[in-house]
Amino acid sequence: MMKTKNKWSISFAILLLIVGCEDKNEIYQNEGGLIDGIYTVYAGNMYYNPSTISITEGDSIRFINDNGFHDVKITSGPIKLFLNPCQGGCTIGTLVFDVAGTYNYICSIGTHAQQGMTGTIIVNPKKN
Ligand SMILES: [Cu+2]
Repeated sequence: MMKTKNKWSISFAILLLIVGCEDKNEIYQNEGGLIDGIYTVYAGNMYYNPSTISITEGDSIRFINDNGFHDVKITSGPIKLFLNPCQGGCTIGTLVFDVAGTYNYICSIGTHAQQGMTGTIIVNPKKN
């Protein structure tokens, strides 16, 4: 009888531990994508969401900062673009992509990029 009770106690403790860890790691992130006809990427501690987005030549992407201090700096791709940082909640800015290709970008504040603030924009050629 005592043994069973202990087993339950341990199971319960493990369950609490798992739930506790999940809560700690869970960061609420707004889902980006095509919102009201505008491609939208949300930024926050320490994410861009979605981190990879596919658009077509001529499309724009607006970057909205949910929280923290973040910028957008394209580090590789056909054109190097940059948006100045702002303190969330704020709109970091909007970039227009007129040249097809793959653009990789980071948040250049502190060690944010190393902590996961990186993203990719795939700009597909316009179909004629
Ligand atoms: Cu940042």
